[in-house]
Amino acid sequence: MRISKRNSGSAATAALLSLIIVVLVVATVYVFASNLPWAVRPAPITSVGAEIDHQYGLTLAVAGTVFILSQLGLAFAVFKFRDHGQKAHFTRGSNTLEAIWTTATIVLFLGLGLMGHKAWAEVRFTPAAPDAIQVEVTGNQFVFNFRYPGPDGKFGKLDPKQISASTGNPLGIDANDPAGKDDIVVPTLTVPVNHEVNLLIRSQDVIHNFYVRELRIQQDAMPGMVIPLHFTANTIGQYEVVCTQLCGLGHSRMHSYLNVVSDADYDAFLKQQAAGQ
Ligand SMILES: [Cu+2]
Repeated sequence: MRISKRNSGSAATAALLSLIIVVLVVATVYVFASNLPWAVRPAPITSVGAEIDHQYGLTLAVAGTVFILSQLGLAFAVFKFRDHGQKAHFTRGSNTLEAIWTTATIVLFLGLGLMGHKAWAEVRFTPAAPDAIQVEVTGNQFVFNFRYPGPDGKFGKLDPKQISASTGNPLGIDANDPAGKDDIVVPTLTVPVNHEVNLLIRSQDVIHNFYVRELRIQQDAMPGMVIPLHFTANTIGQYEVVCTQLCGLGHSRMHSYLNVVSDADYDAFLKQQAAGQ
C-alpha cells in the first residue's frame, strides 16, 4: 500500500476535543454565574443563616476555581500533546506532584469542613438559652402540628393511645396529666422576633423534615426521637415550612407557615389561643 499523505495522526480530533472542553467550561460558568445562589434564594432571617450563606459562597468560589483551572488544564494538555503522527513516549508521572495535589485537596476539604462546622453545629450542639421559647414540632402524614406548653410552661405527657385528630387531639396529649390541660396545639408556627426559640422536632409515623429556607434550617424528624434545634429570627414576616423528605403520597401537600411577629402580636396570639383551648 502506498502512503500518499503524511500521517497527521489524530491531531484534528484532539484539537476539537480541547475546544469542546473549553466550550463546556464557559457554558457551566455561565449557568452558575447567571443563577448565583445568593441572587435567587431569599435573604436569611437569622445570623447563623448569614454565616451559612457565607460558607456556601466560599465553598462555591473555591470549588469553582479548582473546576475552571483543572478543566482548562485538561484542554491545554489535550491540545499541546496531541498526536501528530510522532512516536509516543512513556512517562511514569511525578510522585512529588501527586503528593502536592493530594495534600492540597485534603487541606481544602478539611479546611472548608472545619470552617463550616461552626455555623452548622451552632444550632444543634449548643443548648438553647434557658429562657428560649419551647415549641414542639410534630410531623405526621401529611401535616405539621406545633405545640406550646401554655401558661404553666410545661408540656403535658403524650399517650399514643389517645391520639385522635378527629376529636381535636392529634398529638395524643394525656387527658390525665394536668400539665397538658393548657397546652396549645396549632397548625402554624408563630414566634416573636428577636427571641430565641427552641424547637423539639418529632415524628408520629415516618421520617419527615422541617425546612424553612429563610432560617437556613433543614432537619429530619425521626420517629422515636426528639431533636432539639434553636434559632432567633430577626425579621418579621411569614415564611413557608415544608417537609423535604418523601414521606408518602401526600408529601407534596405537607407544608405550613412560620409567622415571625412582634412581641405584642405574640402575646395576643398566646392569649387568643389560650382562650380557645
Ligand atoms: Cu413529610
